[in-house]
Amino acid sequence: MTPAFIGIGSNLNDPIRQVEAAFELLDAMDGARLFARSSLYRSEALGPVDQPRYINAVALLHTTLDSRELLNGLQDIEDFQGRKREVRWGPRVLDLDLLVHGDQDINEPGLKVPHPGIAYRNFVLLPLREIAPDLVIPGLGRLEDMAIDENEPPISRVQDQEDC
Ligand code: A4P
Ligand code: MG
Repeated sequence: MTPAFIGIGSNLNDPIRQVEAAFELLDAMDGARLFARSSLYRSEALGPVDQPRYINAVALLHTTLDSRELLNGLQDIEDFQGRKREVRWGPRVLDLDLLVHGDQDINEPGLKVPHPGIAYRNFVLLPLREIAPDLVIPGLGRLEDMAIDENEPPISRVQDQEDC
Protein backbone atom coordinates (compact mmCIF):
# COMPACT_ATOMS: atom_id res chain seq x y z
CA MET A 1 0.00 0.00 0.00
CA THR A 2 1.34 3.41 -1.01
CA PRO A 3 0.09 6.71 0.42
CA ALA A 4 -1.51 9.14 -2.04
CA PHE A 5 -2.72 12.64 -1.23
CA ILE A 6 -5.70 13.91 -3.22
CA GLY A 7 -6.66 17.60 -3.44
CA ILE A 8 -10.43 18.10 -3.58
CA GLY A 9 -12.08 21.34 -4.78
CA SER A 10 -15.61 22.44 -5.67
CA ASN A 11 -17.38 25.74 -6.25
CA LEU A 12 -20.68 24.68 -7.87
CA ASN A 13 -23.88 22.78 -6.90
CA ASP A 14 -23.55 22.77 -3.11
CA PRO A 15 -19.75 22.48 -2.80
CA ILE A 16 -19.76 21.06 0.75
CA ARG A 17 -21.99 18.20 -0.36
CA GLN A 18 -19.78 17.63 -3.43
CA VAL A 19 -16.63 17.38 -1.30
CA GLU A 20 -18.31 15.03 1.21
CA ALA A 21 -19.51 12.82 -1.66
CA ALA A 22 -15.99 12.79 -3.11
CA PHE A 23 -14.54 11.45 0.18
CA GLU A 24 -17.03 8.57 0.05
CA LEU A 25 -16.30 7.74 -3.59
CA LEU A 26 -12.53 7.88 -2.99
CA ASP A 27 -12.97 5.34 -0.17
CA ALA A 28 -15.04 3.14 -2.49
CA MET A 29 -12.46 3.06 -5.31
CA ASP A 30 -11.12 -0.38 -6.24
CA GLY A 31 -7.55 -0.63 -4.96
CA ALA A 32 -7.75 2.35 -2.60
CA ARG A 33 -8.94 3.14 0.93
CA LEU A 34 -9.51 6.50 2.57
CA PHE A 35 -7.01 6.68 5.43
CA ALA A 36 -7.38 10.29 6.64
CA ARG A 37 -9.30 13.41 5.70
CA SER A 38 -8.70 17.08 6.42
CA SER A 39 -11.23 19.67 7.50
CA LEU A 40 -13.03 21.62 4.81
CA TYR A 41 -11.68 25.08 3.90
CA ARG A 42 -13.42 27.96 2.16
CA SER A 43 -11.52 30.50 0.00
CA GLU A 44 -11.95 33.00 -2.79
CA ALA A 45 -11.20 31.57 -6.24
CA LEU A 46 -7.58 31.86 -7.25
CA GLY A 47 -7.01 32.65 -10.91
CA PRO A 48 -8.20 34.79 -13.77
CA VAL A 49 -11.88 33.78 -13.96
CA ASP A 50 -14.53 35.53 -11.83
CA GLN A 51 -16.32 32.65 -10.06
CA PRO A 52 -17.86 31.56 -6.73
CA ARG A 53 -15.80 30.74 -3.63
CA TYR A 54 -14.35 27.26 -3.32
CA ILE A 55 -14.56 24.52 -0.74
CA ASN A 56 -11.27 22.59 -0.61
CA ALA A 57 -9.97 19.61 1.35
CA VAL A 58 -7.30 16.91 1.13
CA ALA A 59 -7.75 13.13 1.39
CA LEU A 60 -5.05 10.59 2.22
CA LEU A 61 -5.55 7.27 0.44
CA HIS A 62 -3.61 4.05 0.84
CA THR A 63 -3.54 2.43 -2.57
CA THR A 64 -2.17 -0.39 -4.68
CA LEU A 65 -2.91 1.54 -7.92
CA ASP A 66 -0.18 3.13 -10.02
CA SER A 67 -0.34 6.89 -10.71
CA ARG A 68 -2.09 6.54 -14.10
CA GLU A 69 -4.71 4.21 -12.67
CA LEU A 70 -5.22 6.61 -9.80
CA LEU A 71 -5.65 9.60 -12.16
CA ASN A 72 -8.17 7.61 -14.23
CA GLY A 73 -10.09 6.75 -11.05
CA LEU A 74 -10.13 10.42 -10.02
CA GLN A 75 -11.45 11.47 -13.43
CA ASP A 76 -14.20 8.82 -13.23
CA ILE A 77 -15.32 10.31 -9.90
CA GLU A 78 -15.24 13.85 -11.37
CA ASP A 79 -17.37 12.66 -14.30
CA PHE A 80 -19.76 10.79 -12.00
CA GLN A 81 -20.35 13.95 -9.97
CA GLY A 82 -21.14 15.89 -13.15
CA ARG A 83 -17.86 17.67 -13.93
CA LYS A 84 -17.89 19.37 -17.30
CA ARG A 85 -14.50 20.19 -18.77
CA GLU A 86 -14.97 23.67 -20.15
CA VAL A 87 -12.90 26.68 -19.11
CA ARG A 88 -9.42 25.97 -17.77
CA TRP A 89 -9.36 27.26 -14.17
CA GLY A 90 -13.13 27.85 -14.50
CA PRO A 91 -15.86 26.94 -11.98
CA ARG A 92 -16.33 23.24 -11.37
CA VAL A 93 -18.56 20.77 -9.55
CA LEU A 94 -15.51 18.74 -8.59
CA ASP A 95 -11.77 18.90 -9.17
CA LEU A 96 -9.59 16.05 -7.92
CA ASP A 97 -5.83 16.51 -8.17
CA LEU A 98 -3.26 13.81 -7.44
CA LEU A 99 -0.98 15.90 -5.22
CA VAL A 100 1.60 13.38 -4.03
CA HIS A 101 1.89 9.63 -4.62
CA GLY A 102 4.54 7.91 -2.49
CA ASP A 103 7.97 8.82 -3.86
CA GLN A 104 6.74 9.12 -7.46
CA ASP A 105 8.30 11.90 -9.53
CA ILE A 106 6.49 11.94 -12.89
CA ASN A 107 6.52 14.56 -15.64
CA GLU A 108 4.60 13.19 -18.62
CA PRO A 109 1.97 14.65 -20.90
CA GLY A 110 -1.27 14.62 -18.87
CA LEU A 111 0.36 13.51 -15.61
CA LYS A 112 2.62 15.51 -13.32
CA VAL A 113 3.29 14.12 -9.84
CA PRO A 114 3.80 15.81 -7.43
CA HIS A 115 1.18 18.28 -8.66
CA PRO A 116 3.05 21.46 -9.68
CA GLY A 117 0.68 23.84 -7.83
CA ILE A 118 1.19 22.44 -4.31
CA ALA A 119 3.77 24.87 -2.98
CA TYR A 120 1.84 28.00 -4.00
CA ARG A 121 -1.67 27.32 -2.79
CA ASN A 122 -3.03 27.89 0.69
CA PHE A 123 -6.06 25.77 -0.14
CA VAL A 124 -3.69 22.81 -0.64
CA LEU A 125 -1.00 23.58 1.96
CA LEU A 126 -3.33 24.13 4.93
CA PRO A 127 -5.38 20.92 4.65
CA LEU A 128 -2.24 18.93 3.76
CA ARG A 129 -0.44 20.20 6.86
CA GLU A 130 -3.39 19.22 8.97
CA ILE A 131 -3.18 15.52 8.03
CA ALA A 132 0.55 15.15 7.17
CA PRO A 133 2.64 17.80 8.96
CA ASP A 134 5.89 15.83 8.48
CA LEU A 135 5.42 15.16 4.76
CA VAL A 136 8.46 15.46 2.51
CA ILE A 137 7.41 16.02 -1.10
CA PRO A 138 9.60 14.49 -3.85
CA GLY A 139 11.49 17.27 -5.64
CA LEU A 140 9.95 20.01 -3.46
CA GLY A 141 11.16 19.30 0.06
CA ARG A 142 9.54 19.53 3.46
CA LEU A 143 5.93 20.65 3.67
CA GLU A 144 6.67 22.58 6.86
CA ASP A 145 9.17 24.75 4.94
CA MET A 146 6.59 25.86 2.36
CA ALA A 147 5.39 29.34 3.17
CA ILE A 148 1.75 30.30 3.23
CA ASP A 149 1.33 32.98 0.54
CA GLU A 150 0.21 36.17 2.25
CA ASN A 151 -0.96 37.64 -1.06
CA GLU A 152 -3.38 34.88 -1.78
CA PRO A 153 -7.07 35.48 -0.95
CA PRO A 154 -7.92 34.69 2.68
CA ILE A 155 -8.97 31.18 3.62
CA SER A 156 -10.97 29.88 6.58
CA ARG A 157 -11.92 26.52 8.01
CA VAL A 158 -15.57 25.56 7.57
CA GLN A 159 -17.22 25.04 10.99
CA ASP A 160 -19.17 21.81 11.52
CA GLN A 161 -22.50 23.44 12.27
CA GLU A 162 -22.28 25.81 9.29
CA ASP A 163 -24.03 25.12 6.03
CA CYS A 164 -22.83 26.53 2.73
N1 A4P B 1 -3.00 16.41 -14.81
C1 A4P B 1 -1.64 16.34 -14.83
N2 A4P B 1 -1.16 16.03 -13.63
C2 A4P B 1 -2.24 15.88 -12.82
C3 A4P B 1 -2.36 15.53 -11.44
N3 A4P B 1 -1.26 15.31 -10.66
N4 A4P B 1 -3.61 15.47 -10.91
C4 A4P B 1 -3.79 16.73 -15.97
C5 A4P B 1 -4.70 15.74 -11.69
N5 A4P B 1 -4.65 16.05 -13.02
C6 A4P B 1 -3.43 16.13 -13.56
O1 A4P B 1 -6.94 19.04 -15.33
C7 A4P B 1 -6.32 19.18 -16.57
C8 A4P B 1 -5.40 18.01 -16.82
O2 A4P B 1 -4.38 17.99 -15.85
C9 A4P B 1 -6.05 16.64 -16.67
O3 A4P B 1 -6.60 16.20 -17.87
C10 A4P B 1 -4.90 15.75 -16.25
O4 A4P B 1 -4.47 14.93 -17.30
P1 A4P B 1 -8.41 19.50 -15.13
O5 A4P B 1 -8.76 19.20 -13.70
O6 A4P B 1 -9.26 18.90 -16.18
O7 A4P B 1 -8.34 21.06 -15.47
P2 A4P B 1 -8.22 22.28 -14.49
O8 A4P B 1 -8.45 21.83 -13.09
O9 A4P B 1 -9.08 23.37 -15.02
O10 A4P B 1 -6.74 22.73 -14.68
P3 A4P B 1 -5.68 22.70 -13.59
O11 A4P B 1 -4.41 23.28 -14.14
O12 A4P B 1 -5.61 21.31 -12.98
O13 A4P B 1 -6.27 23.71 -12.57
P4 A4P B 1 -6.08 23.57 -11.06
O14 A4P B 1 -4.64 23.70 -10.81
O15 A4P B 1 -6.75 22.37 -10.54
O16 A4P B 1 -6.78 24.87 -10.54
N6 A4P B 1 -9.24 28.54 -6.32
C11 A4P B 1 -9.52 28.02 -5.10
N7 A4P B 1 -9.71 28.85 -4.03
N8 A4P B 1 -9.61 26.66 -4.92
C12 A4P B 1 -9.40 25.77 -5.98
O17 A4P B 1 -9.50 24.55 -5.79
N9 A4P B 1 -8.84 25.50 -8.33
C13 A4P B 1 -8.52 25.99 -9.53
C14 A4P B 1 -8.16 25.06 -10.61
C15 A4P B 1 -8.47 27.44 -9.77
N10 A4P B 1 -8.73 28.25 -8.58
C16 A4P B 1 -9.02 27.71 -7.39
C17 A4P B 1 -9.08 26.30 -7.27
MG1 MG C 1 -7.42 19.81 -11.82
